[in-house]
Amino acid sequence: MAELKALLFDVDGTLADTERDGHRPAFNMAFAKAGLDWVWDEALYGELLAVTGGKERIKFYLEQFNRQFSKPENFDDFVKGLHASKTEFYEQLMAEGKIPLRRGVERLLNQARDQGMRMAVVTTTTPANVTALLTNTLGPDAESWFEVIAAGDIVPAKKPAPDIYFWAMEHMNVRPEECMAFEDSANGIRSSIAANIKTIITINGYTQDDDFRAAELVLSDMGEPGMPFSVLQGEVYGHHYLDLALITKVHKELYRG
Ligand code: XBP
Ligand code: MG
Repeated sequence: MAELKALLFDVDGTLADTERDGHRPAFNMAFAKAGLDWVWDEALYGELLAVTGGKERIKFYLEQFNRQFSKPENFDDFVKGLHASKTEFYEQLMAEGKIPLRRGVERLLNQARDQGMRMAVVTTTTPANVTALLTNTLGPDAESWFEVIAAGDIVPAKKPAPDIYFWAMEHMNVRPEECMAFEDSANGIRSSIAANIKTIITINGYTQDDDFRAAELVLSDMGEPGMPFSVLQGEVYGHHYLDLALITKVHKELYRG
């Protein structure tokens, strides 16, 4: 029997709906500032989410949706510059406080923190974006709630590769069976499952049709007392919102005997 020691949280789409209203407009602002006529609308952005990582996504866009663009000679630097500008716009949007945490997230993080449950952030997004989201929603010391912030380019192979989860577990000195992962997308769960970590999904508009058959639970959101989640897959043992008691129960049932 394994003990639950750590909760590993994805960021974009899981903690907050950052993709449509945060990353996407930030990319568009960076394109406009650079004098490019590229516009990523909501539908196109949904297709671009097939690739994780902002720099990787820009390259994917040019390969698949804008082949007529003639790439500058120093193409990698061009993409890096564009992406750095996108990060600045993203930080500005977060500072304006327009992107709230998803339902139930703050409650669960507070509960886990109060009860001494170890937590980590495991994401493909740039570290500065994690800082911007956490500090603007939870307060200036929010990053310290997490023992490890595994983000961005610290591993070359981004999700759906498991590397970022391996990195986080190594730095926390925990085994996969001692963790539970929280994700919102197919790329996310492919990564966590490839790292052998049981996973709870909260879906969002971009990911509701993704393949989540490998998940222990698929929920509409984390829910709140009086604002219950909808259960799309799995057993919630009569619970109406996601808290440490339910997570511990799910984990216990998985690793009993
Ligand atoms: C989110 C991503 C990222 C963001 C953009 O992954 O795929 O690419 O969309 O971030 P996760 P950057 O859900 O694992 O957080 O532009 O900083 O790469
Ligand atoms: Mg995600």
